[in-house]
Amino acid sequence: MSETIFTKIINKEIPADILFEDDQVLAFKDINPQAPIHFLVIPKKPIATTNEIAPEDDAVVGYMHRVAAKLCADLGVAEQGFRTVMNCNPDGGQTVYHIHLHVLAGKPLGWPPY
Ligand code: D5M
Repeated sequence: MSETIFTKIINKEIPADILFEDDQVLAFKDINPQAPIHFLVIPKKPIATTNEIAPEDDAVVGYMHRVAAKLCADLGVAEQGFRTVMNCNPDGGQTVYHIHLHVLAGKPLGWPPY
């Protein structure tokens, strides 16, 4: 797949407000927040969309959710609640083709999301 802006963030070629990083994932604040708390959790492995998640990616995708929950706990919003969203392709609203878990919290979130 072609490189996205998230590869540049992983490689520290452009800045981001990083909340967590290890060898598998990176979490950073969304540049266009849609809630008082809005950050993204991405795998360091570039996977274009949910459709491209392979069996060998199952562990990291699960881990992305655990990192989301841990960061929400650290931010004090885990018990009140939060939302995780992974948009896929145009109708899903995806604009960056490197999978990312949106994590939104800090206010009651509406449903459905349109
Ligand atoms: O979400 C892509 C998200 O990525 C969108 O909420 C903005 C965010 N974004 C884009 N560029 C940056 C940088 N440079 N830093 C932080 N956040 C960024 P999608 O689900 O693909 O529409």
